[in-house]
Amino acid sequence: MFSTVLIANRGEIALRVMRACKELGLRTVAVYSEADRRALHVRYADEAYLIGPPPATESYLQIERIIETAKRAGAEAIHPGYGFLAENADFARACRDAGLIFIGPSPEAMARMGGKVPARNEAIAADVPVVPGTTHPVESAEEVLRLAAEFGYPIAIKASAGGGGRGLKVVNAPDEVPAAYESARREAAAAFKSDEVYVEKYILNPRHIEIQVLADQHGNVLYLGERDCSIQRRHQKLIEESPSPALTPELRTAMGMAAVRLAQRVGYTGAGTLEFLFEDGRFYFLEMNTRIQVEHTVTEQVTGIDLVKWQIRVAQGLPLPWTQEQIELRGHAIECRINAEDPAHAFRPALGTITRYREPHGFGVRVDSGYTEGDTIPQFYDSLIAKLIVWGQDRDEAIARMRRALADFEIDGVHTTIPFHQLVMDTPAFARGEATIRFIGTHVTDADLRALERPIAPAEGNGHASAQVRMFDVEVNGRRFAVRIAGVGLPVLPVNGPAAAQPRGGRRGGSAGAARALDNNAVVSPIQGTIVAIRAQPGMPVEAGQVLFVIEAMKMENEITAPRAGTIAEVLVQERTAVQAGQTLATLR
Ligand code: MV4
Repeated sequence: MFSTVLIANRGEIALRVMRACKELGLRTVAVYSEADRRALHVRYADEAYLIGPPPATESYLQIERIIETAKRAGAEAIHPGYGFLAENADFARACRDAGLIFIGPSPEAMARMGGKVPARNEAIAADVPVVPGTTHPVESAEEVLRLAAEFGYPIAIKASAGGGGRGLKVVNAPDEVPAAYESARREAAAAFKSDEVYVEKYILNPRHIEIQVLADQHGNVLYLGERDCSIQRRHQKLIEESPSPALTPELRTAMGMAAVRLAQRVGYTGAGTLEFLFEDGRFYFLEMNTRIQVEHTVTEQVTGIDLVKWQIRVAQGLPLPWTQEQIELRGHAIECRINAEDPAHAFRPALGTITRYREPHGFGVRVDSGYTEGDTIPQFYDSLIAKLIVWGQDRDEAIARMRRALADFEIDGVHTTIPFHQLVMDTPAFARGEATIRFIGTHVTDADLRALERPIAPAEGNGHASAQVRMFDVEVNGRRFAVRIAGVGLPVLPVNGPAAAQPRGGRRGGSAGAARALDNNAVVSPIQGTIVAIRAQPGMPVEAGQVLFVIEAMKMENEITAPRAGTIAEVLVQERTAVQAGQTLATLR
């Protein structure tokens, strides 16, 4: 048993965990970085400790500091949220060695399911279907050709150490194999320090369906239905729902039992998620997430089970009080991730201050938020502002309720994904429950996304912005209208300035953005962030559009390109330099 929990995370999930702790009568301890001094999770905790400059709560270097802080605050347990400390077996072990309870699976179970290839082998051993493919590294292009002939094209060459969508090459025909094999190995070596690759049949147009499991320390493992997370962009999920519109009760049971077999085999405890691809009535295990996930909320809404509370209770040694037969799924839940991103411009990060923030309310509406009015979104963390979750008696009611709640959600000062979600809710293929992982790109086109361009309301007291957009309440014949007036004759600028960087490959890819400035010789950063790579040196000739810098903001890498052809005169920043929007990074001649 323990009575004080340190929450080693920030934002909405830190608040989510603290609410569960409070309901269980547990004292809560927050840790925070200098960027989060005013943050909601810091104010909500019983005690809070500054642990350093940002990112702090997201840094491997902070493991010692977090454990020291737990000791100092008298915490006996640590909940990692869904931060990357959550899937770090070393952190779980360090907690154990310090006499602290890590609220999550054992480091041993985590390690067994941590790698993609080991997890695939555990699945095969547990009689859980995986995509046809190899379980050993492939050694030559000839071997890839032999395997492809066996499985049929297209095939995927995957980096053994890859994950989150990195290190996957699709090959459509034999003549593409040699080049793809070499390139997959090179990319794997560069990204993961291991050039080991393996081969799978490529599933062309699947859904992403995952099974939630919950296990106690007494050998009980339950599955709590599934989540359909097919609506994603470049491996960032945007909308999740439960149940999946694609599953029959028979398939749900088969997937759930498969998930339980695998969790049981590796001695899993706590909450975990098994990811599957699903196509044509067949499912294939991909990998396991050994943590609570962002989208756990939709499972909570349809099962009525507070997953975070049960993570804590099983960590205290309590047994799960249900049999599988007692788990009932009721109604339908949908979650929309409200991110500080501009969907009209390749979902680029939208840094800034939230000048107005009003959440939707009412029956079947839940908002798990990490921010409030007046907060500035820091560049160091992900772009999630809030999760909007609705429940309905059936899927149609849930969609109608989501439409209403999205319209009721008022966020000004930064661009958000709300217009994107409204577009999806109005897309017939989504209403019919037909979304696959290709939904964005087929049913929602680039042109549809560009049409979501809109002005954002200005920051209060920001003379520059308020010269362009003003809000008025107007009564016409006694009827009130909220009117947004864009400055006459002035262009309505997006909040990030005239040309923000575009996300690039990696966690989120995209076409490159040119760095434009009034000064024709300056290469200017369109966003605030940290320079992570420099591809320019003095004297180097460059083409217009050539990538010169890579800048990281909100956990996304963005490319900064040359605004014109020329020669680099000076490079004014170094790697790891933090830069402001509008700052000159290099000069051209
Ligand atoms: C696949 C696949 C199709 N066939 N493997 C991408 C992320 C990584 N976790 C696995 N991924 C995929 N593996 C085979 N054999 C398609 C994907 C994939 C994907 C999977 C889940 C959710 C979104 C996705 C988007 C693109 C590709």
